[in-house]
Amino acid sequence: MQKRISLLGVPMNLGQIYKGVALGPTAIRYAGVLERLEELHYHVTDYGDIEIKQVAPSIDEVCRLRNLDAISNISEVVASKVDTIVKSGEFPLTLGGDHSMAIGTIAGISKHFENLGVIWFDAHADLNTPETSPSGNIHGIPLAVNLGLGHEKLNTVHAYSPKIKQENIVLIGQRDLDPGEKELIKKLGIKTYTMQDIDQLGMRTVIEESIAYLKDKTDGIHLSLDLDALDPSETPGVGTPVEGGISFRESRLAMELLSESGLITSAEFVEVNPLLDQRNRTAIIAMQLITVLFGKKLL
Ligand code: Z70
Ligand code: MN
Ligand code: MN
Ligand code: MN
Repeated sequence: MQKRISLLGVPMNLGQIYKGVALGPTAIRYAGVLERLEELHYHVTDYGDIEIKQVAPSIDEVCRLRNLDAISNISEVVASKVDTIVKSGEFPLTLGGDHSMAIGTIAGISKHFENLGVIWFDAHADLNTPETSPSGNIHGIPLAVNLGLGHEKLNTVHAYSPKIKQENIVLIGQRDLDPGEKELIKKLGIKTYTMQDIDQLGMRTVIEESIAYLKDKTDGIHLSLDLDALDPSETPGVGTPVEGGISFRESRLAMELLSESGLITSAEFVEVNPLLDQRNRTAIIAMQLITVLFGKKLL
């Protein structure tokens, strides 16, 4: 794996209702992510946090999405910054912040790939469209946006659309899918490993199959890891906890196998909200998973 890492915080909190998720990047830094990566002999450049100006809450009168213009503008800033990082040859490691940040991160990354693969590790699919979103929360639509199925103001971030192809996506960990998302997954044939699939196959097979599915048709793979993919008994500091999730041990195994594959070219760890947490547990788990993704071994 790339020995130079760029760390970027995206304290985005406009894509859902809990303000404290803006403290996620800080919480993961306080858990020691930079020091742990340096111990693994990476050269880490910390670009700090993108500035997120707090705006008065708004709901678009036509599509009912919340904070649409603000998120569109911030996504442009995130995309440009991440684009610059990819150009510099460093591995972009972004910390969130709510999952709407993935509109900007993937916009900045995918420009540099013909066929970017995406692994979406999440209790949710984030595949609502403005039409199917039950909440108007933009953290529920970023994957649809990256397919060109979101709102135009989001689809066209960084001046191109779509960002990714449906056959280059793997979903892992889902257990809370809205009706429109289920329909879209079936219609587009998106490769999906729900919790039930993980229980039946085991995480090792799930990741091996995911790698086999993406390996030959992609020229890079982005890992988008929402901490709510894990069970809330282990990562309670998330805005939308869903029971029956992936264990820390299964997640660590997933990171080990992805690390060994050498195929991951960018990653983001999102939805850490230390204000909803106990003793920064969720950020500490995020930090641990990051170190395993970057090659930390138990022995
Ligand atoms: C729901 C919605 C969601 C993340 C929750 C929840 C979406 N499907 N995304 N947590 N990261 O509001 O669209
Ligand atoms: Mn998510
Ligand atoms: Mn591309
Ligand atoms: Mn989620």
